[in-house]
Amino acid sequence: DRPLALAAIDLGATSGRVMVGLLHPSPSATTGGGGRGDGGHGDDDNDDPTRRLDLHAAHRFENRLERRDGHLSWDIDALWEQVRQGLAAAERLAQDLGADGIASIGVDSWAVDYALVGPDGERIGEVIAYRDDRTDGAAESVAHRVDVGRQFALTGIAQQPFNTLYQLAVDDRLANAPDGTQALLVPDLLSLLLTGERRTELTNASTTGMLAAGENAWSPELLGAAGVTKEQFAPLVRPGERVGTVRSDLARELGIGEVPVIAVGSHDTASAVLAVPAAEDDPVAFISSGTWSLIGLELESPVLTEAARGAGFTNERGVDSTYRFLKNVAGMWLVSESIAQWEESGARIDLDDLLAAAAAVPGDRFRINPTDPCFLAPGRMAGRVADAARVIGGDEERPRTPAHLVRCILESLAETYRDELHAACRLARRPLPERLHVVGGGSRNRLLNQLTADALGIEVVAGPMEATALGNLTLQARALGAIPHRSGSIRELVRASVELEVFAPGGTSASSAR
Ligand code: LRH
Repeated sequence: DRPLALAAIDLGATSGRVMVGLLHPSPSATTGGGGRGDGGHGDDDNDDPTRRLDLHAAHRFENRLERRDGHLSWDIDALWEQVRQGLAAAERLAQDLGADGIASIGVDSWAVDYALVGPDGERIGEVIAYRDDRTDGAAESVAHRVDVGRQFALTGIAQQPFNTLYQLAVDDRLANAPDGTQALLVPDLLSLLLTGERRTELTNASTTGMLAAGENAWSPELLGAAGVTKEQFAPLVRPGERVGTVRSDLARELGIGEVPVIAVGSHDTASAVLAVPAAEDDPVAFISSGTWSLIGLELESPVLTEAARGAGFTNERGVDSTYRFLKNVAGMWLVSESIAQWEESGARIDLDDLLAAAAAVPGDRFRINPTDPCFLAPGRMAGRVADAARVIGGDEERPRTPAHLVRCILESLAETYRDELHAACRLARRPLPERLHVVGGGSRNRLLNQLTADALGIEVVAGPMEATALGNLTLQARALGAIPHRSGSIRELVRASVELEVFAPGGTSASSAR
């Protein structure tokens, strides 16, 4: 019996990847334990706790912000080219690994950004990035139409300058575009290029700030505030549903099958939190740690109180009707942009060496506030962090070296995590959970994990690092019927598939766990 291979397209702000997930047939199905001879897939007997999904990287590539037509933008054509190369590589890899080729595809990326697509499917202009300053003042002018309290009550989404709502409010291209032009979020654009079908995936739709809280529908009032109509979006699709099938010409060109493209949690954070390896029920406490640190609780309903709004919390849609009640905290962006500045002035920086140096210098000297919007824009980050740093100990006036600066960033992050998790629990009226799950690339940062466990006084469970790709792939597996459609089956599969590391408060040592 052959394994089942699935492909995840996962785009982050600084890097992208096409990953292959390989799901082996259930041993019980292959040993005559009730399998129906369909390769062990699509079978209830596959409810087997020993099954694993192995992750293989088919293609990795860089992504970065570029100034185009006067705006910070994404090079979407280059990304599409990388995605195509990645899918061709994924097909070859899947076959080398003994599968019949890839059986389905799912796409996720960072949230909020969109492309304008004309009636014939042609893109109109650049995909402008959420860190561009075109939205300066936009939230304030939208607030004259619908006040901020009402915006939050209607959507549960925090007022972030980059929400699609505010981007659209200052985008005059849509008004001048041909009839039938639509705004497609980045993963939805890629799904359109793959299949020819236009959809708006629900989890990412919630990040626009225009989806009605608790409903699978747009808020007419907020569409109006952005100056758009619901026809300017494609129909909504829920994660787990099919978007369409890979176009035959593209399938031929890439050497892949005409396989389904499945809507996954196309907001990267939705896919990452789906793959949190929690055995516990609601609420699960998480940090999705990458360019941003998204910290909060997974809940069954949104927290729409004025107190939650005032504290800057948001309620994003998750897979399976969940809500992520969370706060956006600038995360590894502070470190990666600082490194970019040092490298521009000729230094060569190795991240692991830098983190080791940061662990060795004395702590508790400086603090910054990583939720401050002053860190949103790119450029001269090390200088900006040093300027913002408050002295809390020692006798230096500013962090002197990269190691001191990174130590300041990581200690500030850990304390912010402590404060924001306490705030989330208070606002959601939940006790502090026994453990905090850290997933995503930032979960590799052992110093930060230990500082976080120490600051919170609870266990930090680190991993998986590739949570977003795992959430994307495991949902495809469920949509194809290869794992059972019941709550918990995805997280069970993740737990069986990854190595985790546990950081206990007060300890410098960490233990490995499965
Ligand atoms: C992380 C992320 C986050 C959003 C931001 C725009 O990649 O999707 O959840 O707030 O990018």
